[in-house]
Amino acid sequence: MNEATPRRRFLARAAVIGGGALLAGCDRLSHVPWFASLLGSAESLNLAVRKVTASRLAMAQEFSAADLSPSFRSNGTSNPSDPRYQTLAAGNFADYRLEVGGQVHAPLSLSLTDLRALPERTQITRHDCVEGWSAIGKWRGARLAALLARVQPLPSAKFVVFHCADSLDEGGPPYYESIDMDDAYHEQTILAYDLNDQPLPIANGAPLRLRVERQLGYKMAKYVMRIELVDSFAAIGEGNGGYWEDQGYQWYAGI
Ligand SMILES: Nc1nc2c(c(=O)[nH]1)N[C@H]1C(S)=C(S)[C@@H](COP(=O)(O)O)O[C@H]1N2
Ligand SMILES: [Mo]
Repeated sequence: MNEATPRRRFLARAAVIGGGALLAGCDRLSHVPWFASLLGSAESLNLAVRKVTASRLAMAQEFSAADLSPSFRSNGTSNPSDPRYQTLAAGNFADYRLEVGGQVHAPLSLSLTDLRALPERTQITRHDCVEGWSAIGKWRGARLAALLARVQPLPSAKFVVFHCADSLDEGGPPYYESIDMDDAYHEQTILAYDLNDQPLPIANGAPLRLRVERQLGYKMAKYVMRIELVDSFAAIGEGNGGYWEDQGYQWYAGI
């Protein structure tokens, strides 16, 4: 049995009865600014329900080495065709730089050596894809909180956007994703450079991919080239905050 199932079922039911029955008794909450603004948007109901039912600080379940999947499959892009990416890959990513900017005091450009020198975390977690498969892998990476401490977000920064090297359709929009500051500072949110004690394979997002463990697979941006802090999605082209979100998937894909 899947551990997350009862909670997921509860969330589904809560989403149906929605802002009505479930939240009617929570009058005090409507005076809390983030809650009032969330209620204004049906899009954010899943996040509103989540904030009521579970702390955003809660940890995703972690597993032991015995639970590791024999192999971690690849999904979506497995080798970006972008020529700049191909050149970086040919040089084993020695020339890779992660650009970090937007609403920050101190924009940064980091090599993989720089990234490996940041405070890190290792975690064995289960990845759940909406297409109906799961895999358990061991991820090691730089804590996003540590990177944010270096760039110092401005008070106006509300989302962290991850811009990727690939596009799912030839000539189409690049893959991108975004998370809020709660998830950005979460202990298990890392920029992973190792999978199962090996450098991250290209099929799984080399040289760097996001792990935001309490959300679904499509949030875990692979091939991250640039991180941008923004105060709204308008700053990134009026989209819904992610490649799949722009096709109608939920922005807050909490499990
Ligand atoms: N850049 C990029 N990130 C991506 C995708 C993608 O196609 N491109 N696919 C997403 C989806 S739907 C899933 S399930 C996971 C798959 O990660 P994996 O290839 O390591 O299994 O990456 C997510 N991140
Ligand atoms: Mo997925």
